[in-house]
Formats: sequence, C-alpha cells, structure tokens
Amino acid sequence: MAASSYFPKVPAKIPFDPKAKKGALAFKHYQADKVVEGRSMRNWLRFAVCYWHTFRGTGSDPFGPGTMQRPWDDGSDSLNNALKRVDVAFEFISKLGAPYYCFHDRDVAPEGANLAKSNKNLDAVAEKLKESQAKTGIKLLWGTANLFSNPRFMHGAATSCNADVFAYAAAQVKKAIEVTNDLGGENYVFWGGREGYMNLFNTDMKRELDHLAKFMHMAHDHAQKIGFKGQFLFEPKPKEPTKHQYDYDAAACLNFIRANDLEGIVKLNIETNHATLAGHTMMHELEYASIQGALGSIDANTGDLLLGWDTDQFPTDIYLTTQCMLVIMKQGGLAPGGVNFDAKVRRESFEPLDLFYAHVGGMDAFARGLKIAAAIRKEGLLSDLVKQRYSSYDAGIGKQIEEGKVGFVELEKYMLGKGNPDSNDSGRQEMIENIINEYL
Ligand code: XLS
Ligand code: NI
Ligand code: NI
Repeated sequence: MAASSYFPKVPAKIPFDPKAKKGALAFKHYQADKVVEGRSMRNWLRFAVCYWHTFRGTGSDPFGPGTMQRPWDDGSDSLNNALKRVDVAFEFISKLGAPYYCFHDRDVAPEGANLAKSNKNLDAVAEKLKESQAKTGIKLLWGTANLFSNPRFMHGAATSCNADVFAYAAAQVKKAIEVTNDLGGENYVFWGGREGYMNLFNTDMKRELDHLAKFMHMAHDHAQKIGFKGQFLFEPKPKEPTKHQYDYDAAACLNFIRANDLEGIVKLNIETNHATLAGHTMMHELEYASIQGALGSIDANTGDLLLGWDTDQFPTDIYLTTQCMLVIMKQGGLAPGGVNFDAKVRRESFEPLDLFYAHVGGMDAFARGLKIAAAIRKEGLLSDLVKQRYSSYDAGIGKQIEEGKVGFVELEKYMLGKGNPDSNDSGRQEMIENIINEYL
C-alpha cells in the first residue's frame, strides 16, 4: 500500500499556520525550526510518539471492549499485521513531524510460543523499523520491554518470587536492549510494571529489592558489553497495577539508585500522571530529579483531577507545560531524553483523525509552555525574586553557614550577641502567581 494511504485526509505534513481556522489540523505554536533561547523548538522539545497507546491502544476499559476504528489493523497478533503497523506508524509520525518514537518489545512484535520465537518476531519487525527510520529520518528516543502483560509476570519480573521468571525477564531485557542499540535508541527505559506488591504478609521486600538491584547491574554490564551508549532511565509510578510499586516516585527511585551503586548509571523518566498519583505535582518531581542531576526524560501526559487512576490523557494545560518547561530549560534541556507522549485518546475519540488532533494539541501545548517559560526567563523577574528571597545567605552569617565555616557553637554565639533574628519578608506567593498569569 502506498505510504500516504492510511491517513488519506491528512496532508503529508501538518503545517505551521497560526492563522488557520480554529480547530484546524495545524500547529499554531510548534514551529520546529524556530529558535528559542538559542535552540530550535525541535531540539528543546524532542517530541516522541509512543507506539503502545497510539498504534496498539484499542479503547478497551474494565467495563467494555475496544472502540477504536483502525481500518489497517486486522485485530490479530500476527507478524504480518505487526509489519503493516510499522508503515502506519511511520506515516503517522512523518505527517505529524515528530522526530522520535518509543516502543515496548511486545507493542511492535507479537509474543511467540517461547522466548526464541518471540525474539525471532522482534528481529523481523526491528528490521523493518530500521528501514523505516532510514527512509523517514525518524529516530528512536527509547526502547523498553513489556514485563507486565504476560501472566508469567503475575508476581513481578526482576522482583518475582520465581527465579525462572527473573531469568526470563533478564533474557527479554537483554534482547530489548540489543534491539534498542541496533536501532540507535538514545535511551532505554525501565518502568517496573509489576515490580511491587499487593500484600506484605507474603512478600520478602528485602530479597525483592536486592534482586531488582542485581537485575539492574546485569543490565548495565550487558549494555557496556555490547557498546550501548544510551541512557538508562527508571520511570517512577506509585501504584497500579500493584498496590505499592517499588519505584514510587523520584525520591524512592533515587534512594534505590544510591543504595545500590547505580548513580551515574540510571536517571529518571518522569511522567505527569504518575507524579500526581504519588501526591506530587509534575513540577515537584521534575525539580526534585533535576536538582540531583537525575532528570533524564519525560512522559508527557496528564491525569484527571476527579479520577484516581492513570488516565494518560494528552497534555493541554498551558500552566502545566509552562511549569515543565521552566524546570527543563533551567537544566539546559533534556537531551538525550525528550518529551514522549505517553498518552491515549479517549475511548469516545475512536477515529484515526483523533490521533492527529491529540498529538497536535500536545505539541502545541508544549510549544506554548516553551515560549512562555522563555519569556519568564528573559525578564528574569521570577529568578530575581527567588534570589532575593535567599539573599541572607549571600553574605555574613548566611554565607558562613553555606560554606560550612560555622557550627552550633558559633551560631549560638552569633545569636546570643544579636538577641533576635532579622525580621522575615513576605513570601509574596499571590503576587508571584499574578505575575505568572501575566505571561500566559
Ligand atoms: C505505564 C507506563 C509505561 C511506561 C513504559 O504506566 O507509563 O507506559 O512509560 O513502560
Ligand atoms: Ni501512565
Ligand atoms: Ni510512561
């Protein structure tokens, strides 16, 4: 089938056209080559389309089957169907103009009757992915392995109580890293799908966490051995599918990384809806990871304030994208990471065209966030206010505290001499919130 035939209503490239009528399939803000703070939008944002939601999502939920109309898909898990989906995916991503994509091994290729057969299927699809990358210039942001769908992973993968399942997971990840490497993947993600527990009475938490650490060192050793240069990333999530996932949030992941000598080996892929499930804002998780040099990439989506599960909706809130871009720009960008739309269209948005509306909206929301964050940074009002707020540490006793020149004895002497601290200044939260709104 000709390359343009899966989305016949969509032009070869979604245009940048700020004057297009409301609701048109056009970017109003994302202009790949436009330079913002010395870097193109393309390079700041490094957008990726995810294979699982976009090309494998059916729209099913716990109350009913799928609703999506995907005329190219025969609904089977055959290799032929998988190979055809590669054409669909690359046509979609090309028309959208996103530079990257991400996948799990089992999204792109069917699971076979045993490991050898699964690997063979993956090789067949990977060959086609490689050709399609070469033809279109679309690159792989990250690969990963699905260690959660198959029933064998009911107790977890690296944290399973069954050593054979650990071995299977290791072999599967070995293969997934090799394929990612062969496709030039710039990162490799570990989302601990079922690494967690439902009940502590039947769980040896210490052994499970030790096994997870062993697994990560084995993965690192193998990556070194095959010359994989990509960045390893943990993707924190607090719950779902298990009641308690070990990679709960950025703080829990960083503790695990430090406790197990994985510093410098694993960074973090932060997802909005996972941050909010953990009771954090996305900005908190980004800032917390970033200040420790561990913010590697993001899964851009959003949850629903009224629903307590991972709804993985497309991000449309400019306040949120501005917050994300403020942190990302402060650390100088995400590369080799990027902004992956780990998001799915709603069950009611069942037409192929809805996939375009969703991604165009997400890309434009992030482009706006980028422009707004750049404007805030250019004027420097916000950073000046923050700097001013801590200025008592820039000289005098504050400076001595920061430089480690004083201890409790000296501080007591200082305060006994002074009697009482200098008075506090207002935090001016409301004024600052007003200022932020002036940029929106
Ligand atoms: C699921 C995760 C998953 C990871 C990749 O909640 O977000 O999609 O991003 O395994
Ligand atoms: Ni999610
Ligand atoms: Ni994700």
